[in-house]
Amino acid sequence: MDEMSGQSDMQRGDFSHRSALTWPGIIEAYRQYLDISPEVEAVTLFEGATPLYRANALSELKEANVWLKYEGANPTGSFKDRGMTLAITKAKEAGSVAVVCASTGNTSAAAAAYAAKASMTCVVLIPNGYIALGKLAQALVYGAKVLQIRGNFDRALEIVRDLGESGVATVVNSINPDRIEGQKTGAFEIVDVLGRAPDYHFMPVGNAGNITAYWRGYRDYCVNSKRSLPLPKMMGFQAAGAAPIVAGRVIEQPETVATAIRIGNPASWAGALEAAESSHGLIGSVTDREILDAYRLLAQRESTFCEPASAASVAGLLKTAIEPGSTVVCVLTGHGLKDPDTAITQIAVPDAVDATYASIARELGLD
Ligand code: AN7
Repeated sequence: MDEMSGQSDMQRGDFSHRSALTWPGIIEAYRQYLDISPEVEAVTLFEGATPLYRANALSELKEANVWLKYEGANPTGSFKDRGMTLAITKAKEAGSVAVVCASTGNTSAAAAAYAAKASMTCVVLIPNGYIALGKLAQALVYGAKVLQIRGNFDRALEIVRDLGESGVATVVNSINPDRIEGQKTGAFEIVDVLGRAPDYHFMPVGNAGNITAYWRGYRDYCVNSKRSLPLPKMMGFQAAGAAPIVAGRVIEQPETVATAIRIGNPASWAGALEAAESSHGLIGSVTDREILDAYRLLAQRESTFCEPASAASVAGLLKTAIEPGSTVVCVLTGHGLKDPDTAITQIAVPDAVDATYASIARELGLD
């Protein structure tokens, strides 16, 4: 491994030669690995090809090669774009004119954006008061019909399932298999850059679609495609106040500062367990304090601003003993600017000072 260039000397994958300037989005890049017919035109915002870079401070702390996969660099600022391009492309192909989803925020932002691109109506159900400001702004400005419900995400998803069954709109939550199918391309990109899968793959777990998707992606790309590469241990982390998979039971009133993963009854529960068990990984939990410590460390030591839920992956890494010298990837699922409220309530905002040289000098201890 060449630490300076951050590239592996192992075999490059299919798309490592592509410049970011000509990247066609995940459907065109990986069509042969996706469940989509060759002639269908993609509804894309050129999602994917997100940065994967070595985290020097974390590598030193863990005596390992730690890499960050920054999904905040997607067009709507989260990993949800990978699944949404495929879900909306296939909904459009099937003649659907409206889509609906329940969301803790990022799914609604992505659904609203891709629906607008496909000229479809988009309805989103979100938990009143528990959605980060940036995500709410996105859904509204992209033109979705936004319904804030007096209830949490789990309740919103129940209603959306009923709406789907009544046939009024296509559901674009991860219970729609196209979402997980698209999201698995994150694993392809990691293998394309590293030349292989990491030893450990850390990620946050909420509704558990993404861990299900990454595990499928690694298996498809490393094993089923005949590359014969070893698979990673899948390490998923829930917030301690919203950790149904760890507790082994539904959590009726989930609570966490990481509103994206404030979910008490994950739709892909079985997929998460399967990923952890068959990869010899685990599903663990991290406290809000551990999440916020990792959130600040990422910003101040790795210059990486992610949202709180994303920092759960690194919080999980920090508390887990791993084999020294291992290659580790942590997925940072969403951009830090999604949730400005958490940023400024967790870190003291300074009072205003007089606009004089003297008062600035006093603040800086120069007088
Ligand atoms: C930043 O947007 O569930 O385990 O409705 O936004 O696949 O649910 C978001 C989830 C991690 C958890 N990080 O992924 C939604 C929603 C961020 C997220 C997760 C979410 P899953």
